Parts: sequence; structure tokens; C-alpha cells
Amino acid sequence: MDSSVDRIAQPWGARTPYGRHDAWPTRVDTHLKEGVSPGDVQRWVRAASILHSDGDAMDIAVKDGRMVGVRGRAEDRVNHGRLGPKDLFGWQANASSDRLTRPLVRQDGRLAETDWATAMDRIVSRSKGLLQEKGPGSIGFYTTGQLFLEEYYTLAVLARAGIGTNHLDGNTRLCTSTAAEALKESFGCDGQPGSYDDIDHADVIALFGHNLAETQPVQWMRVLDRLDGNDPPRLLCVDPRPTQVARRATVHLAPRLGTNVALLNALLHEIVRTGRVDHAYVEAHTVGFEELETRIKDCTPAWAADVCDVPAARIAEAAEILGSADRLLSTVLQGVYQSHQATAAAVQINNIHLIRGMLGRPGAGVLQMNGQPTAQNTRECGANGDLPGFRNWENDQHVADLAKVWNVEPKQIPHYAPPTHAMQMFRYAEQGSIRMLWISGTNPAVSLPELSRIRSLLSQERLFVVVQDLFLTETAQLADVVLPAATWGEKTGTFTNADRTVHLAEKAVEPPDGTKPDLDIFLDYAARMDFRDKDGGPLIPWHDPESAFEAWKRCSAGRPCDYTGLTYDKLRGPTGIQWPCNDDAPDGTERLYTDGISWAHPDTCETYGKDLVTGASDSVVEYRSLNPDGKAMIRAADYVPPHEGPSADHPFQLTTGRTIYHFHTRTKTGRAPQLDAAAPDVWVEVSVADAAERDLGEGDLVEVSTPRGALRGRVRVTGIRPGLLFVPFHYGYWDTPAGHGPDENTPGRAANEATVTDWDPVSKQPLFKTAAAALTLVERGDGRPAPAPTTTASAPSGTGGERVPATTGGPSATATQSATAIRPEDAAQSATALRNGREEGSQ
Ligand SMILES: Nc1nc2c(c(=O)[nH]1)N[C@H]1C(S)=C(S)[C@@H](COP(=O)(O)OP(=O)(O)OC[C@H]3O[C@@H](n4cnc5c(=O)[nH]c(N)nc54)[C@H](O)[C@@H]3O)O[C@H]1N2
Ligand SMILES: Nc1nc2c(c(=O)[nH]1)N[C@H]1C(S)=C(S)[C@@H](COP(=O)(O)OP(=O)(O)OC[C@H]3O[C@@H](n4cnc5c(=O)[nH]c(N)nc54)[C@H](O)[C@@H]3O)O[C@H]1N2
Ligand SMILES: [Mo]
Repeated sequence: MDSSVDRIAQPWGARTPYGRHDAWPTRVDTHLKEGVSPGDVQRWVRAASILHSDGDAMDIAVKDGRMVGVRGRAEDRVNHGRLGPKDLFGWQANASSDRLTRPLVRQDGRLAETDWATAMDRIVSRSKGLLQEKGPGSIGFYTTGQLFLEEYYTLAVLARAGIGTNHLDGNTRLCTSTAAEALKESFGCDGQPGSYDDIDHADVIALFGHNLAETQPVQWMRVLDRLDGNDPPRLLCVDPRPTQVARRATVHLAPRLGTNVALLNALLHEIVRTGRVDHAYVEAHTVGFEELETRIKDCTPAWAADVCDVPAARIAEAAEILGSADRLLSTVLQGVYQSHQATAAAVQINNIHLIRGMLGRPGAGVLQMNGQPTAQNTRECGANGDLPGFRNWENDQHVADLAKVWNVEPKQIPHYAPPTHAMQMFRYAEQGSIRMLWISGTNPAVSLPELSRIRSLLSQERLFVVVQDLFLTETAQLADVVLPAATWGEKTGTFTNADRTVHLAEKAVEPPDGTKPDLDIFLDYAARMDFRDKDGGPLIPWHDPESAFEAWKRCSAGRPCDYTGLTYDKLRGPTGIQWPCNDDAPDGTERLYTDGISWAHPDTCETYGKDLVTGASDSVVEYRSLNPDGKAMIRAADYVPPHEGPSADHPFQLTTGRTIYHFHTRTKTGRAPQLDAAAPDVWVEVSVADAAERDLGEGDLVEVSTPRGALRGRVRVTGIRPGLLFVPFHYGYWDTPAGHGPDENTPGRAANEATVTDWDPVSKQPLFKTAAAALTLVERGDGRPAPAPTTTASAPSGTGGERVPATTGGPSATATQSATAIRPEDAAQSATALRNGREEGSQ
């Protein structure tokens, strides 16, 4: 039966309950523009969602050469047809009237429109000049987790072997570098062990600092459907806010910010104390258990209760749930990765799985989650601070192998030091050793910590800044050259979600006139720079997405992320496919480590490891003696208190994060009317107790300040833990009167005005989730509520909360939900159109 639902008011739609070990029922979600009926749609074009890492498969509806809607794909393993609110409405931003359509160059201090040849000439002549005068180390590339695999791979080759710079990283540094690092520390190599299908089989699901309900709403629908079915799982939620996950949890722990390691050590202590260790697994597959046992000996729940401000009995209950699980699935995200002792904490979650033998079986898995839709590919392709194909920069064999793939001398690939991490690149730019910074698909003037510093650093005269984006973002406004890019829906490429599922997203419509796909921009630059291999041939011989994909397959061959069994045509089949996919596993691989640990051997591992507290690198000799046989490594870590704690001047803890309706700096979701209206401006979440004590109420305007800066927003009183403030980081300045940053008329509203320049010593991921702050009243509210959703973690609580009107979307926000799969005639028609590569939308 079809039904229509307001998907702003009901972000997760209707339930389709199912029992443990059953198949998750299909529910196809469709949203078409008002006035368009399914019969009007001329083509459905294959894609997957690009506004989170879930990888929900979808088809884009095309009519008269324009996108008119989207529909989830029933047959896909990831979403079984479902879509979240951002997927349903976010695509509208593509057609926004303020898309950049001409390159811009800075002339007499202002950005002026120009043509592509002039803009590219400027970049090329600056690059050549810098290479000659200062060498490759003067050029840096800061990319994203939102382009396609083919684009990252091309960028990695041109930066690492073409320019020969070590300064290439992604905003994945802000996002999933801890995930990657935690996997490397425990398993010797990046690569997600678990699978989303584990949700179907687990009897315990533990979410650590992961607001799954809002940030991967489709997998949350899956959890909700299990909770309503037979033999539902028990949920453990570790989050200081009353998220929807917390509300449905069997046990919810709301620890003091930055104390994850203390809590996890206590959970490990209890699991060991109560005899829940799988000694056979530990013996067969791990090293380091004795060390862990010693380190956590004194980490009792009573000790952790004090550190974390969580009742000891509750910690014991949580440990009991973890200890008694028959199939445990854990997920980890930014409440761990961006908080104090990020990697140390993430690794302790791996440790729970290792000592309990909870890996490589249906329902028993760990998901060190990704955030951005294509962050996995940034990592695989080495467009982050790693070498392509998870190769180890310290292993000469790996570098030689890569050099062979690229047909260059090994010395042409910088490997004298670890690839530079983004926070260091910005530091180099600030200090003047990096003189050209090429920023693609990211908006650091809103998303990096301590924005006043970032603005001033990007504005320096001596730094040549290139920005490649869809819009004139806060960052683009500071650039010397702005390149207008085409995006998802307008270009073709592949990307891989958090559980290693690869999808193909095809071009559905022509990009706006004047824009170019990122791949074409990188290829054009490489051609103009005339990068050569060692035989004098072009370094980058490919010319389009599919040939780039084929080139990447050769680079991935024999590596953990082996793509050799995939082709574009195969990806046009019914479902996305999980890597590794090769001759041994032609249909892909559901779970890693089903049969022991595969990549941790000293000769194959991606890293030799780091000290979890200091970040100091281990040597190959140390690694060989610790782990000669390539087992999983149980690495212990002592808790150390956060660097910045509350003080008399700054009595609150401040954390930042997301709401379900918006994506990052809102360049897309802020331009989708339904999403914009659901959460149009910043707010500040304050606990019931703190609001009462300071006489603050719903809608009051407050200032949140830290030693770095301040922001203003309206109060939403919620069930957040006392002493903690939460500010969503989505709100930059592009849609404010000033447009660029705080000035006299527009006081700051971006969360990152206040965050600190500090990072995890191991993963180098910035700590957006641990700071001390002051809170002051600026102005009483006028009776209007804060612009915060009521459907989510920001739901109002306490007196007055009931007067806040519920968040709804109205008629333009309805989507249909249908139990029927895609109509066969559609599928056949789309398949033919896709195979012929026809662009028939505009007839
Ligand atoms: N709607 C939406 N979805 C998205 C995105 C988006 O912008 N909007 N972005 C995507 C991306 S790139 C990412 S990285 C993911 C992020 O997805 P999540 O990590 O789920 O999102 P966050 O809101 O950043 O943080 C999650 C939770 O961490 C909690 N937290 C804060 N500090 C601590 C702490 O010290 N300890 C613990 N245990 N918890 C803490 C917060 O209360 C918050 O609820 O979402 C992806 N999906
Ligand atoms: N305080 C605080 N700060 C945070 C976080 C937090 O939780 N708290 N989270 C961090 C995390 S996890 C992340 S991932 C980052 C995200 O931070 P950003 O990456 O800076 O945020 P986005 O708004 O996604 O920026 C992406 C940019 O790429 C552009 N774009 C989109 N598609 C394309 C394309 O196809 N081609 C090109 N060339 N451009 C495109 C968009 O218009 C946009 O300007 O923020 C980080 N910052
Ligand atoms: Mo992210």
C-alpha cells in the first residue's frame, strides 16, 4: 500500500517491523516536485545519496532535462528503497539560481568573472613559478569527502607524482581520520570490518558518540524496524544528549565531554572481571591482551563514575549488556572521533570486539563509521594523508609497487615523512612555507576550528588560494581563483559508503553552462602542467570517469580495497557491491576478518602503529616484535583529562554537531526550501537545570564565548546533560546580510568561531567536541521559539517546552512510501538509456 508522509514532520517515515535474522522489508520512498506525477518522469537515472555516508541507492527523476525528484532503489543492499529527508529534498540545490557558472579571478582586490583559459593559466603559471622558485613543498591541496573516486585518484596522482608534494589531505581529516587510524591501530590496515546487514542479526547494538537517527537516518529506520519486530536488539547509547537513539536505548550513558576513554576502560574492566572474555579468539587472533588487563585493572565503574559523572551502576549495566551479547554490533562516530583522546577511545571499542570475539560473523561487527558520502574513497585513493591503496609510506616495497603502477621512479613520490595532515598544512600556509593552496569541495572558512584564524590565514597576500565549488561560499570569497564545478547528478563517478559498498552515480542532467566536472578540471590542469611518467608518456593517460576507474582498479589490485572485480556495467546491476571485489570474491565481500586478520602482517600492514596517548610513531622493528604474525592488536590506553576543562570564566563544556535536516555548511540543504525551513538558523541547547539557574528560557538570545571567539544564537532548553552546551555547526554566513563572516552588523553565528585549534595526537583529527565556554544573555526572546527542530535531539524539554510548535514540512514535504519495488518497465527503460549513455531528457 502506498502512503504519503510529511517527511519533515516524520523524518523516519512508517515502520516495517521485522524479526531477528529476517530480511529487512522493502519500502520505496519517492519525492517528486509539486506538480510532477510519476507518469511525467521521462527517465530514472542511477545514483546514490551524497549527503552522508550511508550510501542509500536512489534514482534521479528527470523530465525535460531537469531533475524533478528522487526515488530509493528497492533492490539495493543498503537501503531497500528508503531515503532520508536530505536525500528526498537536497537535490534541489543543484538548480539554485546562484550556482557559480563562470570562473572568477582576483583583480585589484575583487573577484571578477573570467573564462576558463584565463583562470587555468593563472593557476598553471603560479604552480610553475612556485615549483621553480620554492619547490613542490610550496604547493598544497586540501580536498574533501564529497567528490568521486575517479576524481580523488586523479588528484592523488597529480599531486603526489606530478607536483611531487607531500601536502595533500582531505577534510576527511576532520571527519574520518580517527576511523581510519583506529582500524590501522587494531587491524594494521584501514578497512571497515562490519556490514550494515549486521543490524539484522545483532542482539545488542551499541552506539558510541553516534547520533545515527539524524546522521544516517536510513540505518536508524532499520534499527527502529528491528525494535518493533520479534526478538528486538538491546541498544546501548553513549551520548551526552537526549538523541532519538538515547530515547530508545536500553541503557543510555551521558558522560561528561572528553571522558570516553575512562568510560570504555571501565566497560572493558567489567567485561574482563565478569569473565566474558573469549579466550580462544584472543589466543588465536590477537596480541596485547595481557597489557590491556594490567592497564584496566583499577578502572572500576566507581572510578569511572567519578570521571565521567555517570552512575557506577549504570556503567555496570552497560557492561552487562556488552558482556552478555551473543552478537554485538558497535558503531562509532564523531562523539568519539572529534572528542578528546579520539583514537585511544575508538581503539577501545575495537578492543571490546576483540576480547569478546565479536567479529566477522553476521551480527558481530564493528563499524568505525564514516561521515561524508565519499570519504572512504578519499582514503583509499590516497587523497588524504595516506598513500593510495592503503600502502604504507614507510615500507619501501609499497612505495616501489606504487611507483610501478604510475610508471615513475619511487623517489618521485614523496615518502620522506608522513603525508602532511590538513591541520599542519594550514599551519604551513599561515607560516608561509605553503604558498599555493588548492581547496576542492570543502568550505574551511566555516568548517575548520577557530574561524578568525582561518579567515586571516586564507586572506594573506602571499598565499595563492584556489577554490573549486558550486557556490560563492565563505571560503570562495577569500580565493584568488574560483573554479565553478559541476556536481552529483551532473557528472558520473563511483563512491563507496561506510560499509564498503560501491555505487555508481551517473550523470542525469547537463551541468549548468560554464561549469565543469571536478575530474575534467583536474585532467585539464594535469595536461597544462604536462606531467610525464618516466618514459616520457603522459603521467595521467585517462580521459573520462570510466577510464579513470579502470586506472584505479590497477592501483587497487592485490590491496585490501581491491576493485578489480568491478566494472561500471556491473555496478549498473541491481545493487551496490562491497569491496574487496576480485576473482576470489566476484560478488564482493560482506565482512572482513571472517577468517582471522588479513592485513596486519609487518610486510603488508599500512602503518607500524603509534602510541595512543602521545601519538609517537612506532618503528618497523617494534612492530615486528609486537606482531610478527600479523594478528589484531589489542592496544591499551590510560585516560588523561581533556586539555581544556571548565573554569570560573568558562564554566560550561561546549560541543557541536548536526541536525537531521542539514548538511554541514548548508550550501546544499540551505538551498532546499523544506530543509531550510525546518532549521533555518543557529540555536544553543541548554539543559533544564542550567536554564533555571540562569533564568534563561526558550528563544532568549545568548552569546557563547570561548577564548577563541563568540557566537550568538537562541536558547533551546533540552534534556542535554547539565553543564553542557550544544551548538549545530551548520550556520555560516552566505545567507546573512554580510555574506562572509562576523562584522559589526552580523555577530558570529558559526560554531567554529568558538572551537579550539587542537587535535588528536594520533589521528590529527581536530577536537570539535571538547571546549570550555561562557554563556551570557544578550536579549530576552520575543516569545518566538528557537529555530531548532522538535523532532530530534533538540526537542524542547522543561516548562514552556510544550508551547513550542512541532516541526512540520507541509504539503511540499510529502513523500510516498510504497512496498512495491520499481516498476519493471522503468527499470528496463533506465537500463537501456544508461547503457546507451543517451542524454534524452531534453527532447
Ligand atoms: N543530517 C546530517 N547527517 C550527516 C551529516 C550532516 O551534516 N547532517 N554529516 C555527515 C558527516 S560528514 C558526518 S562526520 C556524520 C557525523 O555523524 P555523528 O557523529 O552522528 O554526528 P554529530 O552530531 O557530529 O555527533 C554525534 C554525537 O556526538 C555527541 N558527543 C559530543 N561530544 C561527545 C563526547 O565527548 N562523548 C560522546 N560519547 N559523545 C559526544 C553529540 O551529542 C552528538 O549527538 O554525519 C554524516 N551525516
Ligand atoms: N564545529 C564543528 N565543525 C565541524 C564538525 C563538527 O561536528 N563540529 N564536523 C567536521 C566534519 S566531520 C566535516 S565532514 C566537515 C565538513 O565541512 P565542509 O566540507 O567544509 O562542509 P560542506 O558544507 O560539506 O562543504 C563542501 C563544499 O563543497 C561544495 N561541493 C559540493 N559538491 C561538490 C562537487 O561535486 N564539487 C565541488 N568542487 N564542490 C562541491 C559545497 O558547495 C560546499 O561548499 O566539517 C567539520 N567541521
Ligand atoms: Mo564528516
